[in-house]
This record gives sequence, structure tokens and C-alpha cells, in this order.
Amino acid sequence: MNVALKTIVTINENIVEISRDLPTVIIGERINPTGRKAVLAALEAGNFDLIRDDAVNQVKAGSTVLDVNAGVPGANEVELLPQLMKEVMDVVDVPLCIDTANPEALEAALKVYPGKALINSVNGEEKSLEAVLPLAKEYGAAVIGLCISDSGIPKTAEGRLEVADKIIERATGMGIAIEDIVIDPLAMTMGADHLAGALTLNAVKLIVEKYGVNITMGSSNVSFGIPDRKYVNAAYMAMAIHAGLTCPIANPMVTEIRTTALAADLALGRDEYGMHWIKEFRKRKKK
Ligand code: THG
Repeated sequence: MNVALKTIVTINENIVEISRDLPTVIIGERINPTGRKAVLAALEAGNFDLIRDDAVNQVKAGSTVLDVNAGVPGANEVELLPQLMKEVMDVVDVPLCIDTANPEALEAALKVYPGKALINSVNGEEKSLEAVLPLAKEYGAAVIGLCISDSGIPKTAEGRLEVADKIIERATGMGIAIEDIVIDPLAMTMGADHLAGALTLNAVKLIVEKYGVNITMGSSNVSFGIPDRKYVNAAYMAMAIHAGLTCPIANPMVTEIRTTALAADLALGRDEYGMHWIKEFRKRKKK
């Protein structure tokens, strides 16, 4: 299938479109205590200054959607996630990607969210499908479908596609538009398995070929345990964009990440007259 489905997410009057016909959308990854000790410590202390700074700086660096994760061990996520989102929404006006494994926290977050959010995420496990898809439907949100099933993370690209099949079938069967489903084929570290990156690239191709849906992934995951991560992350992200990735969850404050996404867009004909590349070049020169 050669279609490029368009996923729309919004906040207040602000609209972001995700599609293979448009420039890559970098979903800023930094507001996440799991990946970052400083965010964990700040959230534990109830201090949101760092989070507000991270929100502003990621948007300045070019993110047009921000991931928000309040998964602090032992904390009450049902209260903390909406509170975290409120702090972020105070300082930036970009759509949020609500990153939680807790359906109650998700519902609390959707209740306060002023627009069409991106839910991160549902997966192919029965329990997850039953808890998350009705919320996506009720609140009119878009939803990321992770390629994990009741039997774990499939070890082949075809297996990942089968989980995508299941999620898409269940979601569209409930009346969720296919445009509102973004598939995450799961980026895993190549530090533990040197074939992990290639497998995920193949899964992206299979899923895009079959459905034309938008694709996300935590592309920074591929380099856990590997030195000089930013080069690995940037090269991998470029290849994944070519395969069909449209909205990586990544760190836009790393220049190599931002410039690689822009260069990939230019290479794939998604940056008319190179205007975007030139504009961002001028911004970097001014610093
Ligand atoms: N898929 C989906 N959502 C996800 C992931 C995914 N959300 C979480 C994660 N994976 C993506 N987010 C991150 C956030 C940070 C890092 C990697 C992925 C990261 N952090 C540095 C580290 O841990 O070394 C710390 C950076 C710092 O302290 O500044 O690498 O796969 N749908």
C-alpha cells in the first residue's frame, strides 16, 4: 500500500499533522523519570522547574509534540500525571503524547487534556486492549499501538506485524479510525542483540506496506549500553525514517538528532526548496 495516512493531534487551537508526506515530527522524550534520574528526583521532590525548562527547551529545539511520563515508583500517578501535564501546558502549547501504563492515570490525564491527545500506549495484550482502546474511543484520542502480545515481544518482523494486525483490527472494529492508530514496532537495544535494529527496520517496512499507518518508536532505545550513543541514534533514526518512521520519540536537544531528521526529510523530498533546512541552519548560526 502506498498511502500516507494522516494522524492529527491537537491542543487548544494548535494542530499537528503526522504523515509520510510531511516533515518528521520529533516527539520530545525528555519528560520521563524512567530514563532520567534528574527528572525522577525533581518529581519526587515536587519541583517542576526542570520539567518546565525541558518542555520549553525541547519545543525551542524543534519538537512539535512532547512525551509526558510521570512513572515515579511509589507515587500516585493518577494525581501526578495530570499535575505534570498542567505544568507543561502552562509553558508550551504543543500536543502531548501521554506515556503511561496505568489506565486510571490515563483516564485522569485525558479528562484534563484540552484537545486530541496521543495515547502512549496500548499493546496487543488482551488486558491492555480492553482497558485502553475504549478510552481512546471515548476521548477521541489517537493511540500508539506497541507490538507486544500476551506471549511477549515477537522475535521476528512478521511476528511484530501480526501484533500490529491485532491492534488495528480491534481498534478499527470499535470505530477508531485507522488514521488515529500509530504503530510502534519496538526499538530495542543493539547493545544486547546486534540484530535488534535490523529486525525493527524490517517490521516498519512490513507494517507501512500493509497499512500506510504512521510509525513511532523510542529510537534512542537502540543504543542503550553502547558508547557515543548520539551517532548510533541519529543514523538509526535516519534509516527508520526511510523505512517509514514518521514520529520518533527522541531528544531534539541533541543537535545530531535534530539535523538528521531535517536532512532525512530533505533527502526524501519532504522539504520543499530546502526551506526548512535553511531556516534551521540560520537559527543554529545565531546561537
Ligand atoms: N516506545 C514508546 N514510548 C516510549 C518508548 C518506546 N517511551 C519511553 C521510551 N521508550 C522513550 N523515551 C526515552 C527517554 C529517554 C531515553 C531513551 C528513551 C534515554 N535517556 C538517557 C539514558 O537513559 O541514558 C538519559 C538522558 C539524560 O539524562 O539526559 O536514553 O520505545 N511508544
